[in-house]
Amino acid sequence: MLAAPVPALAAPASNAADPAPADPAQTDRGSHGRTPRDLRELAHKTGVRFGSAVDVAALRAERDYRTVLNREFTHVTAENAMKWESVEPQRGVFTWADADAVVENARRNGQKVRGHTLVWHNQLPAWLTTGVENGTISDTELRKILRDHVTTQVSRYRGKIRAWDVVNEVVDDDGAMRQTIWLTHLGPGYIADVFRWARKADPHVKLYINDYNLEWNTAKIDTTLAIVKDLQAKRVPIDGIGFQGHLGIQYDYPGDWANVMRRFTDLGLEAAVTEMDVRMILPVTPEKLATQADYYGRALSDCLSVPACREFTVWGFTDRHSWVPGWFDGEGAACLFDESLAPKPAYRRLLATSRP
Ligand code: 9MR
Repeated sequence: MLAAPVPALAAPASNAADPAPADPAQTDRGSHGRTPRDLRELAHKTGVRFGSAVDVAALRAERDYRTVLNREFTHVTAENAMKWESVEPQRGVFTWADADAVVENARRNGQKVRGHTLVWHNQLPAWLTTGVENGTISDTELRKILRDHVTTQVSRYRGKIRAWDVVNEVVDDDGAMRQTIWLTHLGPGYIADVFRWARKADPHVKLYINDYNLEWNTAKIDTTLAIVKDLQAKRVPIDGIGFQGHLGIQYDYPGDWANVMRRFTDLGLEAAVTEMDVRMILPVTPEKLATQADYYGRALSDCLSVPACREFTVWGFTDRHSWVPGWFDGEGAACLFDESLAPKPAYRRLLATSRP
């Protein structure tokens, strides 16, 4: 462990001052070139917030997990707790305890929150998917259900969430709109609707479109740019572009990522890396860890080279709790800290990265 345990849900230490985005030149000068001691300090130096997905069970049960989370990160995303199946497992029965736990821990520790996610095709409650499938939920009713969901959830956390992933993964890998129950039953206009409903429920929260492979997949990039332009032409509120950033060292680093970010921020959007991790084929070797460190470092450099990139969030900070081994056979070790919460070379690389 890196530091003495602190009490559960501790208030932030003195280094937890809000690292609000500042003039990068100013903040860099202020650091006198010393390597930051942790990601909170790096956030202060760079003006980019470092975030992590939060596993609520670990947050509740593991003191060392809480210690590292609250020491290092100034932004958090609930890994699963805000998804539809989590917050409304039965129709009209809302279960907010897990989502609230993430928001409350964030409040106590000076962390901003990314809401994830309002509209997705995965992790929908069975009552909803079954009802649509068997026709007991009509298209008209489905639209109302979606509107109520967005309004209820955004209103509940109004003022407590900095940014919402309003729509997640709406474009397929071939650049076509993803065929989901939303597209099939409500038509493509549902995207504009949900952004408008979200804005109405919280006038100040940043509204994002979020996707994976957007770092390099040109078909996906082009379609997503077209969606953003179309929304803007219709005066639909959209504020941000989220790059999930699920990478693997067995693939080339997406070398054009900074330019891709700029294509979106040139449209006036802010950008965020929302779910960064860098997996590898096991076993772990020092060489693979060095490559992983290189990928994390390049990703942060890319974000830092784009002034409107405001957040760098990892999809879990420890290999103890990572989605990767459960999804990719024989792969893992994708995070900044190992299973015992020792920092890996990738963590140290981030600390050594400054604005280009
Ligand atoms: O990390 C999440 C994992 O625990 C869930 O089982 C999975 C279910 O689909 O979702 C994972 O998170 C995903 C995120 O919500 C959206 N982008 C891809 C993430 C990894 O699959």
